Amino acid sequence: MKRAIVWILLIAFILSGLAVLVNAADPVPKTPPAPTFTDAERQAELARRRAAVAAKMADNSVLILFSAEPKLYTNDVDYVYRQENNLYYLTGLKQENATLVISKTGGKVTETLFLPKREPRREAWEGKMYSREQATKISGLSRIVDTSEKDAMLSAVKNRGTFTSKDASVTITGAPTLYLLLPEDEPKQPDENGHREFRVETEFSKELTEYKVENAQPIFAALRHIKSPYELKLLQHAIDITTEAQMRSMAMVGRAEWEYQVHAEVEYTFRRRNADFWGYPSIVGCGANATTLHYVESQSPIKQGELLLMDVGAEYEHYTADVTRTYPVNGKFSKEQAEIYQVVYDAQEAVAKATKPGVTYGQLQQIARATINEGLFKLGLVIDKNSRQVNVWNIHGLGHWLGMNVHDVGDYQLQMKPGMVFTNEPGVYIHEDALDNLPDTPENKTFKEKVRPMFEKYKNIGVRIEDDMLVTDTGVEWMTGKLPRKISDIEAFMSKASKEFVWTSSNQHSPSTVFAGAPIDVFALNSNRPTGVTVRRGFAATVSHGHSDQVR
Ligand SMILES: [Mn+2]
Repeated sequence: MKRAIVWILLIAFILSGLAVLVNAADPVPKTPPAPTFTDAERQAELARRRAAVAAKMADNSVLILFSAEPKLYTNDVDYVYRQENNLYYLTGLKQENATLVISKTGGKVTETLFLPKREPRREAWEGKMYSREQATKISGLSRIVDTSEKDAMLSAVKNRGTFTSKDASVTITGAPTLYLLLPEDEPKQPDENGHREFRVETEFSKELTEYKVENAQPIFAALRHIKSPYELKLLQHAIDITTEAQMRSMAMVGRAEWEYQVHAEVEYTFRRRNADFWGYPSIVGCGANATTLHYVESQSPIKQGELLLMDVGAEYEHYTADVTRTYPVNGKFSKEQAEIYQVVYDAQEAVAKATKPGVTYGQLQQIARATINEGLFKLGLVIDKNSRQVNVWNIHGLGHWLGMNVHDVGDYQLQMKPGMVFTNEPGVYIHEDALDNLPDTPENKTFKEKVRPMFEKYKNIGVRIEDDMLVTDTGVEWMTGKLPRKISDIEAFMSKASKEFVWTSSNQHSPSTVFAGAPIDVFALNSNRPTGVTVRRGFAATVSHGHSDQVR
């Protein structure tokens, strides 16, 4: 008996020792657990948002929010379904073909959800649809009508009539003003012609002759611009997943042979941490590829002695991170790489120092540009500080608002307020064609001659450092603060991690495969995600949304 106890204690001791050793060996901190919310917390948050929207609507008006249309990948295969942001912002529902109607009459607000009825055949192909009980549990909305009655509602509204549901429990009356999500008529808006995101709304608005049609986007832009504590928890989780992905990549890049192997490490991390998808296609560029802003091919070799620029962002519950790090493949910056990096780093620091409520994005942008101008002047890449020569190497703005979109909604003229989140992402790119692309003016000729030696010295170096910043009452918080950023911190981390990190990658040389061809279904019945929907996550195409008889 005594002997048995001694053996058990010995084995326990050995096992715990091993556990400590294993944990100690993994230099990359794991993503903290995902935030959880009770039904009551989620319902209260969504109800608060809906009330805030209603408060901004004119009296005697109706808002109609349609769900996103499925996006075609190819033939009968769609991309992973992603709900329209604003409908998701107010309901938390991922259901295709759901519609929310908010009516405000004489100051009284009613909210009605049109929800597709559960269909066994569809569920057999695509997984569980929401029951009414589940939709209410998730969104807090209790006035629910079958989507089969949606067209009747739309035509009643269109004709300024009254819609009454078949079970007479719901009535919706047309009002003088109707709110729809419509393309913004500002230049360079992504959906300036209503063909990309708000097609249904744009088509419906053309039929509305009896109404004053208002664009609902400004209402949502103003509200989503200030993140609530609830939203910040979700965004922080997306950022934490991305931070782990960046650090795993720093730890294995020295042993990688192809950009796509580093890319794989990023999306492996997104997937294993249960991210929805990426917030935008991952940018993983080595050497000269770092000087192309949206390089998404990941098909080039990883070269020792070069820099790797990685701009990636996991999306979690519709909130996306946007984080860029540029680091040396072999863990040590060359002198030239460090000089360019330090200029960009100093610009970020100057921006963060100046960020506080009341400042504008434009002012921060000027600070970044002035810091880069000064830095590149010292390196001899800018000859005349009072010229615009810096624009040859600093080719994009400081950053953008961040949230449910990577380039999120919000007015850039506004003074910053606590709760706003933006990216601080200065960059310098010594693109090999930069001088050749300059028009041959006398001024440029002189510049090219004078700058050529320095250009050759720094050619093909591209550096962008991007952090996600939360404006606070007194200043700013680095939401990406756990991710090494200073040259010495990056080198110290990479030197340790490159030795200790266990990288289990195969060294297949098959650059051809980009997307998995077949759907990957993950039934998330027990996750803390809304139940009742088959979650098909974004690293593969999904099945068609028609019910063909072809079995995959
Ligand atoms: Mn960005």
